Amino acid sequence: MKRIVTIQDISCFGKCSVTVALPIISSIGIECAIIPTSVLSTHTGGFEGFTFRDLSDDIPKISDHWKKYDIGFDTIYTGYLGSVKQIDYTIDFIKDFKKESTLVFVDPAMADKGRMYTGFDMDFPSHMARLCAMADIIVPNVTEASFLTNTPYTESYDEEHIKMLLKRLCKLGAKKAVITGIAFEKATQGAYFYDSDTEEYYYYRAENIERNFHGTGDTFASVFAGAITKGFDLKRALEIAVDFTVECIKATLPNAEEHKYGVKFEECIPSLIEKIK
Ligand code: PXL
Repeated sequence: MKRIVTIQDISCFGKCSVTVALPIISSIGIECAIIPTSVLSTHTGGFEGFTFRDLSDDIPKISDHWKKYDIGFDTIYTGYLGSVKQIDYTIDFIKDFKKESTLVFVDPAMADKGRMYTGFDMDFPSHMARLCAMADIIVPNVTEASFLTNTPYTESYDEEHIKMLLKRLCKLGAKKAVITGIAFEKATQGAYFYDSDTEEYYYYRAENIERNFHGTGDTFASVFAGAITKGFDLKRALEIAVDFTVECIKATLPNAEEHKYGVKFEECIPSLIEKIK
């Protein structure tokens, strides 16, 4: 059985990070180990007064213990990291655990819609860029891609702009990059992929649903990382991840207002299992 370790926070309520990654990766038939980097009462978007317990110092301790047992991973998947210290420990973990065949998958979850998430300053992207430099594949949204590459964020863009961002992202050191949430017109939205080794681009889009829900980036990243680890080629994995994310958004629409803290991915898991057969 393949094995992923995911390094990101536990948001106790709100359906993101580990509470999304674990069920999705398990449903794909892949073992999922976790390193929880912090415990929050909720995610930081849309809730006031959330708690934040910093578990940074547990990261090297967990890593040291695992080293004694020769535990290995097919994929190291990182998501939201709450501080520069957590980024540094995550970089150390990758140095210790990455083997020739290990995929390093980085979701630089830190910003959206032109703004950093609560608690991060504009210095943070330069540190996240150091982690991205170690990745085989990174999956930022447009805001994160702009901040990582010091490119002014613009709400509207054309295909040339996205291709330029993708090239800049790979110049950071990542071999492949995907920018999520790309809509060139109202009706469709998707993810734009670039492979710096082959200089190939691939844009896959589906229906654009103009409602925002939390955790869609984590849903996409978990399926994408899981499908690649399962053995799907990158294009097919991307298609599966985009289609599943759209399905989850659609499933949430009937209760959009009271459920905007997260998508109803649970109802869609049978469909995910069909897709990855
Ligand atoms: O979904 C990304 C995410 C993960 N973890 C925490 C967050 C967010 C987005 O806001 O706040 C704690």
